[in-house]
Amino acid sequence: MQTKLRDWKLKRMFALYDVDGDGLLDEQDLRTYAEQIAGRLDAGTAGAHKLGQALTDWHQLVAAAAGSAAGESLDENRWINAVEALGASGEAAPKAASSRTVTALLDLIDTNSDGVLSSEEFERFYWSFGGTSEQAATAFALLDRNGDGVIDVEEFLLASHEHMFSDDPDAKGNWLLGPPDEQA
Ligand SMILES: [Ca+2]
Ligand SMILES: [Ca+2]
Repeated sequence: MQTKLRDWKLKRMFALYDVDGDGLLDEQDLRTYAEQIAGRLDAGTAGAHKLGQALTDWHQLVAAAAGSAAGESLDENRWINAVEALGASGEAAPKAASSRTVTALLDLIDTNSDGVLSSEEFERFYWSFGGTSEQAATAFALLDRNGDGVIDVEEFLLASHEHMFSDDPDAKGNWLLGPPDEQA
């Protein structure tokens, strides 16, 4: 069952991924999303390709969970229900595909390639989707759970997991893609 907060966060993700804004998500949207975010972060095309590939692999599993042919486009409702179902299933394949997506995204944001995100790198990521520097600083402090001044892969994966699946209003991962308090 979707809670209001989780539903709202998944809608925010869908809107981000649905680059052409036609209300349907397909593999082309995800490849374009990867190229756009790589462009905004001044990342190379190899990183964009890796993220695009990871996202489309993941989308195939989501489409299958929605009972669609692999690669088929999904509207917001079907996409959210399928993402929820995959999360609840606890299966290894979607978990692995999702982790590949998150690590590919981290690699793009990690512009100095030291394997972790500095506050400056994270701030640029926030700017890429219209977040402010102030919001980025708040989010960074929350997502850097061990307070060592960087967001590492484990912290980023945990943030992503909470962002997609947690209905706890205090979950730190709610901040991954912007402040969670804009919800209706
Ligand atoms: Ca870095
Ligand atoms: Ca940390």
